[in-house]
Amino acid sequence: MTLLKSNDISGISENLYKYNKSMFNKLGKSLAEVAMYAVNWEKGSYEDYIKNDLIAIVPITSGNGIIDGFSETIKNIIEITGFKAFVTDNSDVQGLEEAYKRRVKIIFIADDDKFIAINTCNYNIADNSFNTGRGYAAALDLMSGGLRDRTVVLIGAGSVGIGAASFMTAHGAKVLVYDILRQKAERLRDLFPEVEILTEFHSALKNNNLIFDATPAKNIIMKEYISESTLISAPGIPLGLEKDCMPIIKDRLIHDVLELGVVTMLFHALS
Ligand code: PYL
Repeated sequence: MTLLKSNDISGISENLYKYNKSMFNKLGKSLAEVAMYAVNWEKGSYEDYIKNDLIAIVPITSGNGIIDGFSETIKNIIEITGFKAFVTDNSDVQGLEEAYKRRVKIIFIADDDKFIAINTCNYNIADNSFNTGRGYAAALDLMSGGLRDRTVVLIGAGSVGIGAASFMTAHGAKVLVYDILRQKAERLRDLFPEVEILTEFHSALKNNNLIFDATPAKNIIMKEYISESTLISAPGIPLGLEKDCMPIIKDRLIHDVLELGVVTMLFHALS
């Protein structure tokens, strides 16, 4: 997982309203609605939850320490869905104590290795990587008009790729997976036996137009792989597309730094 820096997230909060609208214009669903689709939300309208449930974000000082703006950005992303959220005054254990004393429903905490959301009532734990994969796969499904019987090239078989594969296989896609570490691709196929392992991904990218980039690699998707019908889901940074792909892919790309993954975590933790 690439560790974010403060300037990776500095522009997110002030663009949230615009980003949520652009998501609706592109996919016909808001961030919250894409997330609900991703986690197979079966609890009807979430208005009741908005009224009653409070969300806390607890800054964590371990490892590389607090990322300036991270907790506040998570709070703002959660609030764009209508939920009330706050960043605890204290970090670490004191922050956890503060959250529990305020009887919050969901607690978001992140150290250098894991970012999770905990449901204090039903003990649900939502992992950011897995849910980012599911949220982005749901977005690819919506952007493509439905993944059933479609082939998707999944590059990267880590936690994000596993989350993506869980959604895509459940929605009838044929998933071709490549990972530079074959044993990670084999682990993913053990979880989803219908997945096919690729020994290289270049020809698969040339012959298929649905791509999921679940790697932290730069410049692995070149413009010769992109056609007018290519659709790409590429969560997080760095973005795996070469710069000269952008004029060709245009808005047939789903990409953000944190937003869709955080909202999908929220609805997974609430579900
Ligand atoms: C969750 C992001 C997505 C990509 N990389 C992950 C990352 O940078 N994780 C580290 C988050 C550390 C947060 C810090 C704080 O401010 O509470 N402990």
